[in-house]
Amino acid sequence: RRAAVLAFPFNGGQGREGVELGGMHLVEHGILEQLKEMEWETSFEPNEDIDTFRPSSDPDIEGLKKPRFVSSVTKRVAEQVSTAAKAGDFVVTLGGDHSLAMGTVSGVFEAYPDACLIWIDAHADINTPSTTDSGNMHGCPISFVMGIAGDIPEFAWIKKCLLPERLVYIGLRDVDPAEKKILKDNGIKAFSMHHVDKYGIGKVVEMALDHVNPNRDRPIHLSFDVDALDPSVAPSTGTPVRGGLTFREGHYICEALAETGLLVAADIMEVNPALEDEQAVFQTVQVGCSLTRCCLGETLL
Ligand code: DIR
Ligand code: MN
Ligand code: MN
Ligand code: MN
Repeated sequence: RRAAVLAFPFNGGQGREGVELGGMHLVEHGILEQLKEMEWETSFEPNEDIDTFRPSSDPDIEGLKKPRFVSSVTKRVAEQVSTAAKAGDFVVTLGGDHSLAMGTVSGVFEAYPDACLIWIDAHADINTPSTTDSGNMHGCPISFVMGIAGDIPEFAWIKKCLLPERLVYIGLRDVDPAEKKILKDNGIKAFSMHHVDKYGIGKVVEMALDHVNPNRDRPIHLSFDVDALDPSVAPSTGTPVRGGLTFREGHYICEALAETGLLVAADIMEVNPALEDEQAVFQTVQVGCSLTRCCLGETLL
């Protein structure tokens, strides 16, 4: 099978420099060769021209920061992802910050309208323009693809493609009060770290799949923010939150989804090689690579 690896050196969805380097660090660490060794026919698009998408002027819209830059980049993401997915490729998207998921989800659901989305994160990333405190768009991608962000002309290209019942979270532990209300009002299923502790990761993944994919017949899009992992496992990320997934819990999720045979796309987001020391960066980049390999079937016997 073929894997299309798309890197997006983009940091406009949040305020910390360095996250734009994440994808290339995974590539420099050998992710492309590793996938080839696993007998994936692999293509790579580095998107080195992403800065040409930056508008000369980009004032806030409804409190959102860099809205035009985020919109034009994520529109490009959606095009590349849907093209690769429609060609039958497994799509690996390397961030960059998690606002890129406005594009990955749009692209995957364009190719597979009946897909489901499994979101691994410390955060819910479902703020709307009216609820976001930070104005950082990496905290908002889901509200846009779910069609609850309100009508903003700059984002008119985004289709409402994700139904609340086709989304499930694992790993949450830092959810804004307004986000909790959105999750509740829309009946969105979420397994927080409390549930991981209570049931164990094996049961949580099974329950998550039972919710979004009861007949195990829908294509699966996995969007993995490395801050879902405990900061001791993935320290180099912009918004670390203690009490996260262990190394094995993170990998188990990827392995179990690969094992379904239904995984069609995986995002590995928010690796920031400019944060923490050299050892921390190495560890975080290494874990980004191994999560990616697990999504593509490594360690399954
Ligand atoms: C917060 C933090 N909920 C926000 N979100 C983060 O800015 O909307 N997402 N860090 O990854
Ligand atoms: Mn470097
Ligand atoms: Mn996060
Ligand atoms: Mn996120």
